[in-house]
Formats: sequence, structure tokens, C-alpha cells
Amino acid sequence: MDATTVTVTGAGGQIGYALLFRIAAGAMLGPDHPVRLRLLEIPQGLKSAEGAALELQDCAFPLLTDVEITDDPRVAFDGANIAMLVGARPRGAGMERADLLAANAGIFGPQGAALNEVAAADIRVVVVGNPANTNALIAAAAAPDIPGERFAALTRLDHDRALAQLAAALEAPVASLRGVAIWGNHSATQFPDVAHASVEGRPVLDALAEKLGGADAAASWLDDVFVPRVAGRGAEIISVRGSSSAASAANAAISHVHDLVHGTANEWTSAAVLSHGEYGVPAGLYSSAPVTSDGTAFRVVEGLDLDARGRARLDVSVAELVAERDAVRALGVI
Ligand code: NAX
Repeated sequence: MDATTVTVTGAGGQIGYALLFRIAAGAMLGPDHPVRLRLLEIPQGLKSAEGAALELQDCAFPLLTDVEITDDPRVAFDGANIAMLVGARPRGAGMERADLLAANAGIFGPQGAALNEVAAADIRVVVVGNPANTNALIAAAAAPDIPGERFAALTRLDHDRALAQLAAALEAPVASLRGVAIWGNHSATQFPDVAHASVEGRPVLDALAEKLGGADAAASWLDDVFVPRVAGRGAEIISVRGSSSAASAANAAISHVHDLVHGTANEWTSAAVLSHGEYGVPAGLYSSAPVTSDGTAFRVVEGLDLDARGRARLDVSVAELVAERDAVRALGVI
């Protein structure tokens, strides 16, 4: 079997460190699937990526055919089948949103252009670096020859956080849950939705009502505890751990690509994918939705009913995505 070329940007950072070893061990593409790793860093991050590469060598992974480290996107993405765009510019003290978007446009624009030029014909891209949805939009806009459906932003961590919080509340195994969805932006406005979810085949809303003493109590728990806990989990991790989510983010990125390339069978997961207008989300935005994969691309699950509460929450998150897109447009980036 030919090795798959996986490019990881920001490979010298903390998510990179949690990601590389599991990819090389076969957790993402499969236990028999050879992998060639390309690590992209900025010059200040090269030493850290080189250190990770030395450790990768010391693991003697049977599936890892090659590791290359570079600060040139055209080298990093040359022949890439999968690109995991992790490196991004964090929000500095006093930085306005427009400054943050401009700084990231300076990263994701050139990376999109390089992908367009040198990536393999079957390239698929997942954007992890924040603001992830709009960074995906910027990268895709800079890659006119790559179908926009090949890009996605990561909301799998939010999806997994939602599963874990529900499992804890219901005292049920994670594996017994189906049909959770994350809608909108990977930000505090995201909408973690359980309206279509089931636990051991039974509606989650019924199970919550039974557990919490009625439908009103279940609705209050969802609004006042569940949604803020999931949407605010990143901040909670920072306050407890002293730095942002790394292993869980890497795990989610691996699950995202795993499900994309292996397919989701009859299940769904969540990812921020190119909107074609599904659920009233303006076409062209990268917005999270429940998605399935046939092994080649994610597709939005259609035909779900959004109740008034869900509709209102999705509208708020989409308005934020529209504002980010308009700010990027105003900068002349897309
Ligand atoms: P780190 O600061 O540890 O690592 C980022 C690395 O990216 C650094 O080594 C830096 O040198 C490198 N980098 C910066 N600009 C680059 C460029 N132009 N090309 C290549 N490399 C570049 O951050 P880390 O904790 O790894 O987080 C990375 C990104 O993931 C951040 O933007 C973070 O906000 C985002 N996250 C996204 C999540 C999601 O669910 N979508 C969750 C976790 C995380 O917060």
C-alpha cells in the first residue's frame, strides 16, 4: 500500500505534539496504513518540530515511512493527501477581532494558495487553528482549484465534549449515545443540540426528563448547564490546566479525519463544512452541522427539524460567522 502523505502545520506546538505520535501509530488512517509525515512550522517553531521528529524516530513506528520538517508551505504540502492546519496566530493582549482575522489571513491565505499549487489531487483539509471556521473559509478561497467541500473546520472536540457531558448526566456509557450535533461556529456561540439524540435507542430528552424530574427541568438543564458547559469547556480547561486543550483537541482531529476517510456508516458526527444553504445557513460559510461521510467527503444530514430554541441559537452563531466573513472581506482577503 502506498503511504499517505499527512501534513501537520504548527507541528512544534502542543496539539502537534499530541497528534503526531498517534498518527504515526496508525490511529487515524488505520493499523495497516503507511504514513509519510510533513511538519510545517515557522522558523521559531522548527526546533520544537525537530525534537518531535527525533522522538518519532525513537518510537520506530512500523507504519511511519518518512518525516520531513520545513518552514516552506510549498514543500510541506507537496503531494499532501491530508492537511491538518493546526498552527495559527493566537489572540494577543488588546488584539481586536479584525487584527486577529488579519493575522490569520496572513497564515491561511498563503497556505491555501500553496495547497492549491502542490497538494495531491485528493487533498482533504481540516482546520484546527482558531478562528477555525473563518480560517477554513480563507484557505478555501485561496485554493480555487480545490473543491470547497474538501475543506472543513474542526468541531469534533465540541461534539465529543457534548457526548461526555450527556453521558455523565444520564449515567450512561458514551457508546450508548447517538445523534448529538454541534451547529454553527467553533466559538462560545456554538449550539450543542440533543433534540435528535438518543440513549440506548430512547430519546435523550425523555431520558433527561425522567432523570431530572420533568421536561421543564430537562430544558433548564440544557440551557443553563449543558450548553454553557460544552461551549465554555475550552476556557474551563485553560483555567484548570493552565494551558489550552491539547490531547483532547488532537484526539478530535484524529477522529475527524478517521471518520472522513473510513466513512461514518449509519452514524453522524459534527464538522464545520461548506454550506450550500442547508438549514438557512448562507451558502459559502463554513458552519458546523451534523454530517455523515461516505469515505470521500462529509455531507450535511438534511431534513432535521430545528425547534424555535435551536433555530434562534443557530441564527446567533451564523450571524457571528457572517460578521467574521464580512470582516475578512473588508480586509480584501476573500
Ligand atoms: P501552540 O501555540 O502550542 O502551537 C501552535 C504552533 O503553530 C506553534 O508551534 C507555532 O510556531 C506554529 N505556527 C504559528 N504560525 C504558523 C504558521 N504560519 N505555519 C506553521 N506553523 C505555525 O498552540 P496549540 O495549543 O497547539 O493550538 C493550535 C491552535 O488550535 C490554536 O489556534 C488553538 O486556538 C486551536 N484550537 C482549536 C480547537 C478546535 O477544536 N478547533 C481546540 C483546541 C485549540 O484551542
